[in-house]
Amino acid sequence: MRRNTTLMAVAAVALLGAACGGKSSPNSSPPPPQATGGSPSASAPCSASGTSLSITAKNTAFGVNCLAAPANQAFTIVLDNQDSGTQHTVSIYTDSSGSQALFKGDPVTGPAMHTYMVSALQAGTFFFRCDIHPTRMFGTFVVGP
Ligand SMILES: [Cu+2]
Repeated sequence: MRRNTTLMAVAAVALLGAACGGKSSPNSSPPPPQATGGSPSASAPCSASGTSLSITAKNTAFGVNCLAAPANQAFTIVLDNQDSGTQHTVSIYTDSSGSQALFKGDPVTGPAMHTYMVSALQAGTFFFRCDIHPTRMFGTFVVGP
């Protein structure tokens, strides 16, 4: 009996050690985009061409990592969700923290196309993501000039 409890204690310690050690390694997945830095004019990764935007979602990934819209004009985003039975959204946030939404898109279950109507935004470099898969589907959202 005493021997058993000792063994269990050892096993518990070993499990704890394994849990702690294993936690740091698989964390090497996608780093957040470098949307920080206070100079949006420096080098925008994409620029606006009209008020009709479109993006595909396939295999839980967006087809582009940058979207752009003109400043101070309402625009549309067509989401082409090609993932059968999977929900995706397009939402726009002030930055990659996702704490302040400029636009929240409703979930769309694929396969389906959905057109989001987005109100005019001021110029700036923002962030978009799928709210269902925020760590796998995101990118830079450029507005303006
Ligand atoms: Cu998604």
